[in-house]
Amino acid sequence: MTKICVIGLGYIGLPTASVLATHGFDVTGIEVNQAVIDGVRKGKTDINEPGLSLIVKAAVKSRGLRCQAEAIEADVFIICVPTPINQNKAADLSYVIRAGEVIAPMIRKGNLVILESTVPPGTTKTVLQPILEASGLIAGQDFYLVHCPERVLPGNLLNELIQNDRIVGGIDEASGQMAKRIYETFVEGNIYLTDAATAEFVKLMENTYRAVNIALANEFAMIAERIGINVLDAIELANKHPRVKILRPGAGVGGHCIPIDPWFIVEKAPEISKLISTVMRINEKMPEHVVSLVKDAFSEAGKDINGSKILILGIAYKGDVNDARETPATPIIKSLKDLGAETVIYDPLVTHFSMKIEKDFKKAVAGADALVIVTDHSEFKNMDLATAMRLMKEKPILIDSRNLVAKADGFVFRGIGR
Ligand code: SAJ
Repeated sequence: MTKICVIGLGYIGLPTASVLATHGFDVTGIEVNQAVIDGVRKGKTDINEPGLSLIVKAAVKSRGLRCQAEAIEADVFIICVPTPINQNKAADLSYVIRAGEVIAPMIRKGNLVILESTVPPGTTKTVLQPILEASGLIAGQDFYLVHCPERVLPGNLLNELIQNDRIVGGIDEASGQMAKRIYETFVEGNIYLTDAATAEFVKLMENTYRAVNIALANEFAMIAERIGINVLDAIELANKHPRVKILRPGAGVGGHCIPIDPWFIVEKAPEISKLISTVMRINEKMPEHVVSLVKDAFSEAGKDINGSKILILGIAYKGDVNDARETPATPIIKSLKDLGAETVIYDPLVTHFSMKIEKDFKKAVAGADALVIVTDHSEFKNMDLATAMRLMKEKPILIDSRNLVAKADGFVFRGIGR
């Protein structure tokens, strides 16, 4: 039976390891966080993803998936570690480097190493390959090496893991073919072979394309506010054109991909990535814009932000996930606190955050001056605004940065692009 060692059991590693384990592979997950190891050993995960708990449980129960801190010898190594950015907006490859160092002593002739983490173009060959070759074995001669970027959408992760096409970038043709054989055991989409640097660039282009389109929607929203047009109506009508698909404006971009990955392109060619860096700044400034809507509404209501109570509805980086990484709520909360407001957070899904999360909506809303919707959780679409209003102070304010609320009678209201 083919032995696979997955390095990093996070949002990508755990689902990938579990799917491989339920497709006949003997999988060992390597994880630095002891709490994750303990959880997975019991078949449990904190990641709120449809179907994930079930498949983790099945993988562990069938003994196809084990979990431990130390790497082991295997036929295939799959690296699924984070690649954040540092203060200079450059890729922090320390986790990839560490993963390579952990694998190097374990590597044997004929093994395959797959890097799934998102990285700047060139990383597989110029950073990972030399670390692996410290083993004394030569890539392309003694072992196979590819970059196969993950492309799954949080919220629909397991479906996309199976159904999406995959891009396999080998350091040579044989490496690509070897990796293809692994992925085609569970992927129902097409598998395309290319070289490693192209695969790295393709992944970054995908998330940059998304960032550009979100920034465009955000810019349209701010222009619409200035000229007195409802951007939602305008977007709906523009999208009736067969080749136009404008996205939704919002409080900004969060998560571990869209606010980060496009900077990996800028890092490689800063003087010719002007569009991309501008787009990133537009998205980064959206929380500031939300705060300006709050100020505007307080002024219309004749209330002072200083000393007020503001309820933040949602800190997840997007709707219906429990992940608050890089959430636009963080800069919004900071600015409101700087203005003297007491901020209270309500989020039905997120459990881990740097600030206290209130889980009882009525308790959270009691005595609030303003509600600020930051996340498009489904729960907020059907919010009982009449009850909220009864529990709030006089002249209640509602800021809807995700355009969830169609009517807000009785509130001093501001919505992005409205
Ligand atoms: N957002 C908007 N308006 C929109 C769509 C999204 O403001 O119309 C915001 C969301 O609220 C969120 C951020 O953008 O804060 C990112 O959300 P997302 O759903 O666009 O993307 P992610 O970060 O959850 O997942 C992306 C996906 N990439 C693409 O769709 C090109 C996913 O397929 C990738 O696998 C993932 O990044 C990744 O891991 O790279």
